[in-house]
Amino acid sequence: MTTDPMPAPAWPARKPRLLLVDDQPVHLQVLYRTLAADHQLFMATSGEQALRVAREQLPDLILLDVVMPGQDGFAVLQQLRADRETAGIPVMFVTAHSGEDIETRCLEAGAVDFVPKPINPSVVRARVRTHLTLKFQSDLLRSLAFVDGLTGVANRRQFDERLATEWARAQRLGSALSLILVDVDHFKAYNDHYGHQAGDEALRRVAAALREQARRGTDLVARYGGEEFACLLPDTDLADARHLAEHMLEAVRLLAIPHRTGGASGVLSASFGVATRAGPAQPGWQPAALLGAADAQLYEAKRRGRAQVCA
Ligand code: GH3
Ligand code: MG
Ligand code: MG
Ligand code: MG
Repeated sequence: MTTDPMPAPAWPARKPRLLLVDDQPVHLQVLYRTLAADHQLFMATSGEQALRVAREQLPDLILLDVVMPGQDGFAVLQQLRADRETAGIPVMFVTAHSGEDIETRCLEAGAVDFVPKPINPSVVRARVRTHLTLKFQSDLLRSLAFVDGLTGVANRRQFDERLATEWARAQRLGSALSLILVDVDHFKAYNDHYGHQAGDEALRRVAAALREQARRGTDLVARYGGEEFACLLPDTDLADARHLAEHMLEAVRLLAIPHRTGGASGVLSASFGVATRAGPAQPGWQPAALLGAADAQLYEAKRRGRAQVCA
């Protein structure tokens, strides 16, 4: 008798989510029976449907048939990789066409594994488990590297990377790129009066309120420093960014976090500086120019009495 190995520490509490793709229902049924007990399953019977479900559900692992009418497995894999949201989802090919050639082609296309049909259920379960473990471990490493531990928003490293790529994209396309810098007002006094733990909790709530407002998939809210946040807004002009910053100002005020030593309103507030890069590329322009411009506006918001937006 074999005992199930302990799940790796990176495993989530929920059931792993798998997408099973095969144009033949009978094959899907076999996979379903093999994996239903321990996984949440989604199914698709064409490449087109698989791409749709993958984007909607963002499964942890995809078991993908190679030969299908319309978009075959290779085409599906290529499109998954081209989309930032689905690029990191591991894909295992499952196919009746065995042989070294097809196996090599599958792995070279970027699949993590290859399983021949008809499938051996216990082999499939074991391999699925291995690839899920690797996936969850790499998710954990990514989150340790790119997510702020206190607030759960992006950390400075992720912000710097995204700023560089979005800046390059905006320069290339001549599109707008906006930045909002946020600094919590009188936060030293908040800590002094309410304690550091209450300060941490306030930062968590402020971060959540900012993220709640920046809803587009391409928006990024990051912790930029101690009590400072940065919101990067691709394809957003100055008027829209200013408007969003006004909503963020209001959202922080509506948290109604008492702050008796921080200004007239009696609640915690923040100041906002907004800047935008727009128009054709200017040679020699660097992301630092955008940061500098937003910082100057933030300074102005502080100078004018805090709890406001300057753009
Ligand atoms: P201003 O309105 O001019 O921004 O004043 P301020 O007091 O917010 O600015 P200052 O830069 O003097 O103080 C920032 C404070 O933020 C000091 C620091 O103790 C606090 N802080 C920074 N990071 C953290 C954190 O992770 N947790 C807590 N609780 N406090 C933090
Ligand atoms: Mg098929
Ligand atoms: Mg500060
Ligand atoms: Mg401050």
